[in-house]
Amino acid sequence: MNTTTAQYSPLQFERLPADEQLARSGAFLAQMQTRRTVRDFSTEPVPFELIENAVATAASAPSGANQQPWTFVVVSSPAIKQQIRAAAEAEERESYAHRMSEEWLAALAHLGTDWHKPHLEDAPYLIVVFRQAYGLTTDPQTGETVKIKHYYSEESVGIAVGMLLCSLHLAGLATLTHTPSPMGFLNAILNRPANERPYVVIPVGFPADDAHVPVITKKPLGEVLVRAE
Ligand code: IYR
Repeated sequence: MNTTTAQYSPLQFERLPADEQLARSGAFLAQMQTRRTVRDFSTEPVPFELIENAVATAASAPSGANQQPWTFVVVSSPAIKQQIRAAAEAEERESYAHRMSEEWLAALAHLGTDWHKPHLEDAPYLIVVFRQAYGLTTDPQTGETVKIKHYYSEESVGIAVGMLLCSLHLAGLATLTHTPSPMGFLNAILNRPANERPYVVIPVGFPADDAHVPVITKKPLGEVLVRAE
């Protein structure tokens, strides 16, 4: 049985000259290679339009069955940031002291992280990304709320977050991908429904004047790019 309901329109596609392709991809690579995860933020404000453009970019990401299983909560209220910091630090304090294995702590040691999370208050914006594990809709006949299965929501939100980070970096802003564990307190503080699962907290802003980052390297391309010819 063919159950397709697909409708098509012509693809809008701009074919670039080969030299232009290479120039653009090289320029993007050079820009992205300057991105660093930042933990020392300035309190200097950031234009909201930059955040809006980044979320719109993320929301243009491909997703399983185009279900767009994401919600981006943009927090700027000092009172809410304070609540998030307090709850995150309480969880992180417990994690670093008791929940994380020696092996995990050893793997992280070179980053110099601990339970203190001042960036959750210093950064002018926190973008809290939620993954919609399933959708909710109202049955027009019965008026009942029904669940809609979401496909590949983890992968979809991961792709969207990658695009969000690229946009913010190209806009000249610093970001941190922060995953306090467990993150359930975010539903309570931000009043999000049970189908939305916290995915990551992203402080966004300018780096502090004296921001430092750990000395790390990326694997050489030869180690991560394998050609099967
Ligand atoms: N969530 C903790 C611990 C942590 C875990 C990983 I994996 C990191 O790459 C960095 C930190 C924290 O934010 O400190």
